[in-house]
Amino acid sequence: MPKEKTSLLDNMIGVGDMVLLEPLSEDSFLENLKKRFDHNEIYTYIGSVVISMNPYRSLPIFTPEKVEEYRNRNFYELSPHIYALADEAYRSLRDQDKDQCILITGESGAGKTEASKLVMSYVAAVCGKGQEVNKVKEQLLQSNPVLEAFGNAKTVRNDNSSRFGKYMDIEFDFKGDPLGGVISNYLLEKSRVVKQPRGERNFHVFYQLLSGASDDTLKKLKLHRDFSKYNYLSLDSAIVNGLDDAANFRTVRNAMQIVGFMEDEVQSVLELVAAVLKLGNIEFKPESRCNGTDESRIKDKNGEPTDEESVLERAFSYRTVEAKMEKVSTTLNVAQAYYARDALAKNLYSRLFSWLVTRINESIKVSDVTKTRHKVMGVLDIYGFEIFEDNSFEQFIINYCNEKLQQIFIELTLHEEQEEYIREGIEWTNIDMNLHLLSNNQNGILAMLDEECLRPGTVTDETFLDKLNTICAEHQHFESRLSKNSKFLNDHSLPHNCFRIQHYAGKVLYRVEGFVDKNNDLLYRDLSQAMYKANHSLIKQLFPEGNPSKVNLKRPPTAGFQFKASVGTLMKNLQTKNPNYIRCIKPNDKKASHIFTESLVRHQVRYLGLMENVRVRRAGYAFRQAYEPCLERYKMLCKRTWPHWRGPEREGVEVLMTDLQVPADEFSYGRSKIFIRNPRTLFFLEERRRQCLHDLASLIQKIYRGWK
Ligand code: AOV
Ligand code: MG
Repeated sequence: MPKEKTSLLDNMIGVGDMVLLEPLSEDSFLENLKKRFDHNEIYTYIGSVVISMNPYRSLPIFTPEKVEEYRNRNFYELSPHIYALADEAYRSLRDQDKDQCILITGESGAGKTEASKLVMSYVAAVCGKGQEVNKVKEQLLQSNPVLEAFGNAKTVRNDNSSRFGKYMDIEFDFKGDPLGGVISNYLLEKSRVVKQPRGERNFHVFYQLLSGASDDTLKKLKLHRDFSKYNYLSLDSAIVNGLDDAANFRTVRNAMQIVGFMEDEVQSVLELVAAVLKLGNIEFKPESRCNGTDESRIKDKNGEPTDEESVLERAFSYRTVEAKMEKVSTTLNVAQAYYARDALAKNLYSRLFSWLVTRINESIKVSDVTKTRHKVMGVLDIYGFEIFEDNSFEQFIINYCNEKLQQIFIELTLHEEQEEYIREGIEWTNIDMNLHLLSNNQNGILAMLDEECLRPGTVTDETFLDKLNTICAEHQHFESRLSKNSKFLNDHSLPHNCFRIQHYAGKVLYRVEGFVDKNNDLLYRDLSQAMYKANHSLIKQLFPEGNPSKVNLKRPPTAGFQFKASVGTLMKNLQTKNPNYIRCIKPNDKKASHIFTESLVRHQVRYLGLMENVRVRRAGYAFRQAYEPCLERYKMLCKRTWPHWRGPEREGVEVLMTDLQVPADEFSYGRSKIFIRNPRTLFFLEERRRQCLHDLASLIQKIYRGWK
C-alpha cells in the first residue's frame, strides 16, 4: 500500500483531514486549525467536508496554475482546497450524472459569498470551451457583481454582507458544458433602504452611483455627488476602507452589459435608484384643517408640482379604504405620511431587486431547444447567522434560514450516515450527536405571527407578543411541541417588548417592534396606484396591483409565509441532489488577517457540530460504493474476476479484495455496498487500476505496430 500522502499528514502544518487527527479532542481540533491557519492553510477536511477559515487577505492560492493543479485529481491527492471539492462535484456531475449542490454555511462574515464565487469560477475554468460556452460562463459569473451591488451592504459584521439569500442552479448538458442557469432570491432586508444601524451602510449601489457616475449622468438623474445630501444614506460609515465605490460602479455597469441589460434598461434602473434617494428627502409639515385635525403636506416644494408629483402628494396625504363597495378617504397625519414614504421606498427598491433577478434569469436561462435532461449544480449562498445589538424581523428570518440549513447538514451528513450503516447491516455504535434534530420552533412562531396578522380586529406587535407569551405559559411543553433545536426562552426579566430564542448558534433577543407590519408587508392602494400612474414603464411594471381596473385583488401572502414556503421548496430541492459541504469559520471579530481568536472559533466548531462530524466519520468509512460499479471498475486487477465474473457481484468484490490482499479491518461488506475505511485504500485501488490501464494501452500499441 502506498505511504500516506504528506499533504494530508504534515506535523509542521497540522493534518489536512481531521479524520486523521491523533489524539482527537476539541483542543487538538482547534490546535490543528490554528496551526494550519498560521501557515496560510485555510482549508481542512473532515472526510469530504471542507472547513474554510476566512484569511481576511488575498492568498496566492487561487491562480490559474492552481486550477490546473487540482483539475481531474483525486480528492485526497493534494492538500485540502476548495478547488478539490469543486472538482469532485463537477466530475461526479459530468461522469456519473449525479446532480450536485454546494452548501455553504457559516455565520456572517465567515466567507460564504467568497467561497461560492471561488467554486463558480473554478467550475467555469474547467468546464467546456468555445465561444458560445464562454459567453454563458461570463454571464453566469457577471451576475454576481450586479446582485452584490444591489443586495449587499456594509454591516458591523461584514463590509460586504449579503442582505438576501441566493440559490443558483447552473445547468449543464450531457458533456458537462454549461448551458445557463436560474437564480432564486430569498427575502431582501429592505428595511435597510430607509434606515441603517449605527456603523452600517445602505446597499452599495447608492454609494457607487453617487461616487462613480459621470457628472452628466448625475445631472440627468438630478442627483448630487455628496452623500450628505441624502437622508437615506447614513454618514458615519459612508466611506469603507478598501472599498472603491467608484471603481465598483464601473464594474457593475460593465457586468450589466455582459449579462445582457440594454442601455435603456440600465438607465431605468439608475432612475429608480435615484427615485429612492429622492423619496427619502421628501419632508412633511402639518397643515391644520377646519375640523381640528392635522393633515400632512409636502414641505419646501419649488414651484408648482408636476402631474406626477401631485399624484404622489395626494398619495402621501390620503389613504383610501375600500369597505363594502364604498371608498372612504382618510387624511394622513405627518407621522403617517413619513411611514407611507418609507414604505414606498422600501417597496420600490425590493421590487427593483426582484426585477433584476428576473431580468438576469431571462438572460441566463437555458433555451428550450435542448430537450435532453440537464445536469444541475446548485450553489447556495445565504445570509449567515447574525446577532446584532438590535434584532428584528429580518434577523429572525435570516436566523430561521440558517437553522434550516444546519438541520439539513445534521440530517444528511450525520444522521443519514448513521442510518446508512444500520440499513446496510454494518456494525455500528451510535454516536451521541448532542445536536438536536429539530422541527423548527421558528416555524411555530412564524405561524403564530401569521395567525395574528390575519385575525380581524386590532392587531399590534404587542398583541402578537402577548399571544406568544401566553401560549408559552399555557403550554409548558411549548418547546417540545414546536421544537427541540431552537428554544423559546421564557424569561420575565426581559424588556417588555422583547422575546428571546436559543438558536443553535447562540441566544438572540428579538425586539418585537415592526414584526406585524413587516410580516404584513402591505402597501396602501393609493401608493401602488400612484406608482402605476407614473410615467415610467419600469415603475409601472413593478406595481401591477396599482392598475385601477384590477379591483378586489386578494390579500397577498405574508412575508413570513412566502419565505417559509420558498425555504421549504429549497430544502426539498437540495435533498434531491448530492450535497457538498463547505463550512466557513470566522477567525476573529475584527475583520483582521492573522488573528485567531480561540474562543470565537471554539464556539463555531461547537455549534457547527464539527466534532460530531469527525467522530461519525472516524468511526465509519470514508468511502462506499455499490458492489456492481465497484466490481466493474476494479475487476481488471484480478485474474479471477477479469474479464467476466459469473456470479453475484458481492462475491466478485470479495474475491477481488482477497486477491489484492487488502487488510480485513480496512473495509466492511454491507448489504448492497462495500465500505472502505481509509482514503489510502482507495488510492491503492486507483493506482493499481491506472497502472493496469497503462500496461493495457502499451500492449495494444505493440500489437497494433506488429500488424503494420
Ligand atoms: P459571508 O458571505 O459569509 O458573510 P464574505 O464571503 O462576504 O462573508 O466574506 C467577508 C469578507 O472576508 C470578504 O469581503 C473578504 O474581505 C474576506 N474573505 C472571505 N473569504 C476570503 C478568501 N478566501 N480570501 C480572502 N479574503 C476573504 V454574510 O454575507 O455577512 O453572512 O450575510
Ligand atoms: Mg455573503
